[in-house]
Amino acid sequence: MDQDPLVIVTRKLPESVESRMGELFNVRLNPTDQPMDKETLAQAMSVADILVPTVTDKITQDLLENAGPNLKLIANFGTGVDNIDLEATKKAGIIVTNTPGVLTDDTADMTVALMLAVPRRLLEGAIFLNDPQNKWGGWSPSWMLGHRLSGKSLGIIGMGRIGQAVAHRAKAFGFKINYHNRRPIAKETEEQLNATYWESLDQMLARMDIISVNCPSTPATYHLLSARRLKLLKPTAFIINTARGDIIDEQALASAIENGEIAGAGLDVFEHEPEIDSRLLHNERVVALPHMSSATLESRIDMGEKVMINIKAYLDNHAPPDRVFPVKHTN
Ligand code: 8YV
Repeated sequence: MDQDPLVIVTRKLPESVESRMGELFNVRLNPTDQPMDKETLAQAMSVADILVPTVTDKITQDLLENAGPNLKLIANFGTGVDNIDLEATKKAGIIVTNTPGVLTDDTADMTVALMLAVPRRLLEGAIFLNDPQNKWGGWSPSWMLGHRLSGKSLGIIGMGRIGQAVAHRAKAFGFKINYHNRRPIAKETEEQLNATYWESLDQMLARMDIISVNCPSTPATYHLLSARRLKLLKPTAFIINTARGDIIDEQALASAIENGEIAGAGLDVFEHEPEIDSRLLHNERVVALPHMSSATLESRIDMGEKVMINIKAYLDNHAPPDRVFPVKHTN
């Protein structure tokens, strides 16, 4: 019998990550990639020493309370840890790690791609030409019109790694950079970006052409863009969200777009994934993507690398580098 600590991975990871995990650990993989239902997750958590979940696994308080005594590390394959009840892990003495930094550039790139794509002109154009019935009659001056980005005011909510990476790209596009954050960023970076800090989110919202949501989902940011705040936006404003769906009240967003209170949205994430408010999906003022901002092979491999480093450090009795909060090491 293998006595090595059991590592259970809930979803299929890139082949190179899985094979390296197999070399390093006693690992149970998920070759079918079928997301685990609650019962399967509970079963996994009853036998695992280390769990490697993803955003699709809701690690709830009751699952944590009923976890097996050996479960001591949750090495999340992802940066956001909103899928995990952190308070309950603290109580259970379970260490949680994530994968910060390695998906910053890809997520920021996709954020800018969504700014370019709303309202739907890039998508419509591509769909139109790729249609086998393609009826393009040639160029037209009044057709497929979008909006210029340069000179517009961009308001970034959450100026952490991803928010700053978005700001650097947006500056190159000629945006005026504005941001709201719990506190101002370093003066030097602010100057480099020529960025304006808004302590009041409400005041920033009322003045922006595009809002980009780049903060984590936490109890404090749940429905940060509430129905009331959405009403503060200019009717010409667009919202881009590559962070988490529940930071925006999705129903209120769908109504605001439907009623022409705001111009539209570019969304990579949704409040109740994989369900999406159908009013968003079928609105030509919305470009929707299936949570794929960080879906590059490079980022997935780097995320896997981080997961392995965190597990290895833990098993070698060192503090895993990407601990979400400091917990006494009990191994
Ligand atoms: C990941 C993400 O693909 O890492 C994150 O926080 O939002 C995504 O880009 C996903 O969460 C993996 O668990």
